[in-house]
Amino acid sequence: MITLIAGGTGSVKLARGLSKATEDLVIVSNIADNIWLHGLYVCPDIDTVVYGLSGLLDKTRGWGVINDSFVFMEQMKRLGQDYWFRIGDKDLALHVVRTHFLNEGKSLSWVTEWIRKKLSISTVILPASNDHFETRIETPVGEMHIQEYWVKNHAQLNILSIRYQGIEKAVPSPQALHAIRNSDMIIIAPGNPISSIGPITSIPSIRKELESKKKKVIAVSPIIGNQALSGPASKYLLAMGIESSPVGIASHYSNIASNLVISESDKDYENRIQNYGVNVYKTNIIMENEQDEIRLSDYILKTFNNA
Ligand code: FO1
Repeated sequence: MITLIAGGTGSVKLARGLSKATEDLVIVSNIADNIWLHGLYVCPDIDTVVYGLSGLLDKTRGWGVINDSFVFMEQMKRLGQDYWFRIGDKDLALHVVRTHFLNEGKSLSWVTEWIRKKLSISTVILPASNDHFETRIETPVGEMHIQEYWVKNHAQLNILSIRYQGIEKAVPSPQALHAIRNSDMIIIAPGNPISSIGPITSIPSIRKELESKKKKVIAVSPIIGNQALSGPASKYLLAMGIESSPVGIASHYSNIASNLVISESDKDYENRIQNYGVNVYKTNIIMENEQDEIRLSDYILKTFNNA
């Protein structure tokens, strides 16, 4: 079994490539960007993987359904409701169905598995936890949900601190913990280390598991030079006092991953990364199309299957 720890738009490209390259893959998805809106439970990171693997993802936006319309949102605006988080009409159906099942007492894992089967996705997708906990960002104007920070305020406010509210009481979903425990290879996707990967790897029993098998854990850097491949990763890393570079990624992951895949152009960082006890692998980590996704996936599988 191979586990991909994933979350957000930065992870879905590798999820797609790996799912084509191997049938042994399971994906453990972030849930700390989940949010209740208009009485619906929205799970953006799970849905990005669901849409990515079913061919429904709007690849330009990196979220939501391709060719979706926003009539529901326009009507909500007319009714004086919040409309900063744009739920597409087709996307809406997924949130309605999921919320219906959750209200019936089903777990998020159960619902995600139901959705996977309905959309004929072969790769198993596991929420990191069935419990709700959320990433909160403290700013000079107050603390807010990560979606409020990123989408409503366009990541413009200064960050004073970031925390995962409720994680202390959260337990991993049994399937996610089982996958990590029984995998021969665990890949940390090039997602945002703080908002996408951190909420998964900070669940105490998942962290303990990763620490004990860190030789089998391979992280792919979400940073080239000092720039994030996508999204606000640099801003969040710097806010947490972590260098925005592959060296910062190595220091941040060194307790849970012995291997880091970086861009060939970052070879000058190699010695500093190795000082953290992390092995360095250099390749082209940019994924601009399907070919790139398969190329990087094959590289990882070949390199570490033979390790
Ligand atoms: N991102 C935006 O920048 N603006 C939006 O209006 C927005 C709506 C949205 C709806 C459903 C969904 O699954 C994702 C959505 N996202 C939107 C993306 C989301 O904020 C982020 O990609 C993830 O939360 C990052 O982990």
